[in-house]
Amino acid sequence: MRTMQGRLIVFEGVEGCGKTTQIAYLRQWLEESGAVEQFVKAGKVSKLVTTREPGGTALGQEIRQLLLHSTTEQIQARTELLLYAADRAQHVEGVLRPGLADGALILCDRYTDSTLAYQGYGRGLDRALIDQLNQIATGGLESDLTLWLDVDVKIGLERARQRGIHDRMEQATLEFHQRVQQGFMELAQSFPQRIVRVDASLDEQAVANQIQAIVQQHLAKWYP
Ligand code: T5A
Repeated sequence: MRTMQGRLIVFEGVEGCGKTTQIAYLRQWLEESGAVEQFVKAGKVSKLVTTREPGGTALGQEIRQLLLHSTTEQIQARTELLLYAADRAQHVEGVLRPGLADGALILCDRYTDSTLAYQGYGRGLDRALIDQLNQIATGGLESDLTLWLDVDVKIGLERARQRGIHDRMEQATLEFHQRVQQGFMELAQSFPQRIVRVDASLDEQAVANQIQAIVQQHLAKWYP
């Protein structure tokens, strides 16, 4: 009888807050510290998986392309919302649920809170509608832990700009991104059991150290 139980750790935050960088740091730490190997040997975890939204599946990559790089015509706010939801439904059914059922420890770049922050607070779409769509897309699957990488919007946008990639969302106004930031702040206040704030204004290693401490605490609780 297998006793494996997968867990979902989500990274959230405004543009350039450092999610991609920190997922790589955490993955490396989990592998090099022997933590994952230890849980795998003990039969508690099957493997470590990293994924993202939008774009965590083959179909999702096509949706991601439409969402972030399409230039044929302006994407309406509701269309945008539905495309993110479609990407999520595909990702949950194709990657997250099977992975968790198999006992994987999953690190995911963005999930449902991004939709609330960007399409809700940012675009001003109705919160109840977004909750409903998130419910449809996820079938109720929530993260076990969400790390909110909190950094000033201007610093995040500047980091993203320096990297030299400017997708459709990054080109939105500063006010839009400030509303998104407000969204993440309010969500963290509303769901303190699930969302943990990380000070992402520090250097990469200092941010990684905070994340390792939080994750270590949760792993000890999940896999005693
Ligand atoms: N979206 C997504 C929605 O609107 N609704 C939704 O439901 C979902 C799921 C996704 C876009 O879609 C939106 C949100 C986004 O706009 P994306 O390319 O995945 O697009 O965009 P981001 O998630 O914002 O990813 P980015 O790659 O832009 O930002 P990251 O991953 O947060 O940042 P990262 O790690 O790439 O770092 C950016 C730069 O900063 C440097 C890095 O080296 C890099 O150059 N950096 C630091 N510099 C100084 N100090 C630190 N601590 C640093 N950490 C990283």
